[in-house]
Parts: sequence; C-alpha cells; structure tokens
Amino acid sequence: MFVLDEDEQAIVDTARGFADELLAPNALEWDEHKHFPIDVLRKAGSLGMGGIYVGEDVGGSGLRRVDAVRIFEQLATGCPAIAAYISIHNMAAWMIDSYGTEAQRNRWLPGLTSMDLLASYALTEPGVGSDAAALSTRAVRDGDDYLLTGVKQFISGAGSTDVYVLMARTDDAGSRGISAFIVPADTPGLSFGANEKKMGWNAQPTRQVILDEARVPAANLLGGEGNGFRIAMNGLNGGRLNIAACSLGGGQSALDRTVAYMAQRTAFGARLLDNAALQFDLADMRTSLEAARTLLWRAAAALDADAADKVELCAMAKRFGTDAGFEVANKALQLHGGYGYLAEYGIEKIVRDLRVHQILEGTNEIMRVVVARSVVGA
Ligand code: FAD
Ligand code: 2MC
Repeated sequence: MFVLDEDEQAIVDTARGFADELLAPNALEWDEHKHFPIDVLRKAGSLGMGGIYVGEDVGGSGLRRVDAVRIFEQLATGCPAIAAYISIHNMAAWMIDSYGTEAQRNRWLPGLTSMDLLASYALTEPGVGSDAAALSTRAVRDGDDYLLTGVKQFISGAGSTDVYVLMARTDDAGSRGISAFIVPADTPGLSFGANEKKMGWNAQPTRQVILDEARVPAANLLGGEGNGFRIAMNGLNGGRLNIAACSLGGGQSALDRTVAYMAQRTAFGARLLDNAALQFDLADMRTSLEAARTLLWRAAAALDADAADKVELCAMAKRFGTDAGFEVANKALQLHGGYGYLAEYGIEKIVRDLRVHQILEGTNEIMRVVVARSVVGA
C-alpha cells in the first residue's frame, strides 16, 4: 500500500491538480475576505469529492479511506480550511449513506455527492465539547415530527450549508439517549448565530445553530432512536483521519515553500539552503511528515478493514498528524525569518489554519484519552 498503483496515483494527481488550479491561487484572498467559495466546492463535487467513500448508486465515488486521506492531503496543499470543510461534508454524507434508510439515501445523497447540497456536522454545544455524551439539545416527539430545542456551538459551514447532521437527546440516559437527525437549513424554528471571528479557518464560516422547537419530520431520524452517539463517533473516526491528512498537506506545502525560499535567500555570503544546521531542520520536518503519513495510511487501512483497533489508530493518527503538521508549518515560518510573519508569503495562514486541527474533531488531549483507554483496557 505504500507504493501507489496507476489508479491510486491518478486519484492523487486529480486532487493535486484541483488544489493547484482552484484552491492555492485564491486561498489568501478567501482567508482575508472570509469568503466561502461555494462555486469551487461544486467543482469539487463534479470531480467526485463530495462523497468520496459514499456508494456509487447515489452518486458517490465508492473509494476507500486510504484514497480519501491521500485526496485530503493534496487538497490541503492548496487551502487547509477548504480541504477541511470538504472533509466535514464527506463525514456527514457518509453518515447518511451508512445509517440512512434507502429513502433517506435517495433523498439526500445525490445532492450531497454532487455538492449541490452542502452538509454540516453538529455535535458540540456551548456547555459541552469534549464531553459530547453530556449534550443537552432535546428532541421531543410530536406526532409525525420531532421538536428540537437547544444550541449547537462552533458549527462549520453553518448558515451557508443546506443539511445539518445533528445530534440531540431523545432520552435521559447518557450516550444511549442521543439520536441523530438530518435537519434541513430551512427548518422552521432553526436560526444561526453570527459568523465567529477566528484565528484561522477563515475561508469557512463557523456559527451557532439555534433550535427553538425546530420541527423536523420523524422521517429524518437517522439510524433509530438512541443510536446517535455511536453514529456520531463512527463518523468522527474517519473525520479524524481526514483532519490529520489536511494537517499533512498544509505542513508539506509549508515545507516545499520553505525549500524554495531558502534556495534564493542568502545570509553571510551563502544560500540559507546550504547551511547545514538549517538542512537538519528540513530533514526533521520531512521525517515528521513521513512518519505522520505512514501512521495515517495504516489507520486508514484499519478503518477500511473495520479492524478491532480502528478507533485508537484513528485517534493516534489524528493526534500525531495534527501535531506534526502544525510543528512543521511553525518551523517553516521560522525559516522564512520576518517574511514568514507576513501574510503575502502564505506561511502564517497555514500555521493559523493548522492550529485548530489540534483542537477540533476531538482535542489532542481527548485523542490521548482514547488511546490511553486502549492501553490500560478501560
Ligand atoms: P472543552 O471540552 O471545554 O475542553 C477544554 C480543554 O480541556 C481542552 O484542552 C481539552 O482537551 C481539555 N479536556 C477536556 N476534557 C479532558 C479530559 N478528560 N482529559 C484531558 N483534557 C481534557 N463541533 C461540531 O460539532 N461541529 C463542527 O463543525 C465544529 N467545527 C469547529 C470549528 C472550529 C473553528 C472550532 C474551534 C471548533 C469546532 N467544533 C465543531 C467544536 C470542537 O470539536 C470543540 O471545540 C472541541 O471538541 C473541544 O471542545 P470545547 O471547545 O468545548 O473544549
Ligand atoms: N467509534 C465508535 N464508537 C465509539 C467511539 C468511536 N470513536 N467512541 C465511543 N464510541 C461508542 C462506545 O463504544 C460506546 O458504545 P456503547 O454505547 O455501545 O457502549 C459509546 O460510544 C459511548 O462511549 P464511551 O463510553 O467511551 O463515552 P464517553 O462519554 O466515556 O467518552 C469520548 C467518549 C470522550 C471518546 C467522546 O465523547 C469524544 O470523542 N469526545 C470528543 C468529541 C469530539 O470529537 N467532538 C468533535 C466535534 S466535530 C468537529 O469538531 C468538527 C470540526 C466537525
């Protein structure tokens, strides 16, 4: 699996071509103007990137997780924030594909896979992030509908997306009292908070989703009452891989730009690239990225195989890959000297974008909790 065959390489090349042509040239402007490029997302959809591991019968690409992480790494070389949004969209689409009825799959997935419809994933609340099973948004059955009341915090894409895969409580009992719902954006009783001002990820909006007796048809319950937490967590296993892949792509892009920069920058009568101490930095950066990539592909293969240790492998790959990507990008900034701190060089944007990957989709401390449980057998 570490040597790509022709088909695998073609998938990587397509994603890289898309990133080079449509993401990289615009990334700084989207960041500055907080622009969410829906037209470009639709083009990603037309290339099969709206349902990478969704079934082909509903327009998906039917690929594996190992393909997905390679795609997200390449997309992130152009813009980590947009690559990461596409990753969240794919996670939500996969949840509907895997846990939806045929009617739900046929209703939602053709639009989602083409990215004519955009998806968000709504688990976090103002009072609970890491301790997700303690969420308090309630869903109360009312005839053929559920009435949802509560607030979802930090929802990526919110206000611009069409479909929210949203976790709410249908029973009092802990994680088993949580259910997942497919909530359309135009649901009566649903509204959005202001677009949060953030350190990075500015090319995608982050808003609260506010539910005030939002009326959702019972036909939009995903996977049956009480199964929402496990559905949410299974979605996140793949999400965590993809976020790590986005960190790898950002880190790799920062490293590549740094090598090019050091080849033309001189100090003390020599190119920076010829300085042996700085070459050691470059060697360590490349080694970190290769190690993270190797673990990531291993974890993706475990998820593809539904291996018994997939949960902890996904957590390891997320923790290690997001730390490695951030550290490489931060080092790249240092190696650019003062220019690394200027927006126009694009490095500080990568650092800002990658920083949040250590926090979201489960903080890196929570990834350690998950891995530690597998070690001590809790
Ligand atoms: P808390 O849970 O309050 O944690 C605070 C600190 O305590 C962290 O450092 C944490 O690691 C640590 N901590 C907590 N418990 C433990 C423990 N048991 N052991 C060790 N350390 C612990 N959520 C969604 O549902 N959908 C989205 O689309 C989404 N997008 C996001 C986009 C952005 C830009 C951001 C910033 C967040 C997004 N999130 C989203 C939310 C994100 O998943 C949470 O912020 C994250 O899970 C952490 O939750 P919290 O912020 O409530 O922090
Ligand atoms: N995959 C599959 N199932 C899982 C799972 C996983 N990764 N993690 C937990 N489960 C199951 C678990 O097996 C159990 O199932 P059952 O009811 O059959 O016994 C159930 O879920 C409850 O699990 P726990 O007893 O482990 O629950 P606990 O409350 O102790 O802790 C924890 C779970 C901390 C691992 C979980 O709350 C967590 O992952 N927190 C982080 C939240 C998070 O990642 N948020 C990200 C939001 S999305 C985002 O940020 C975006 C940008 C989109």
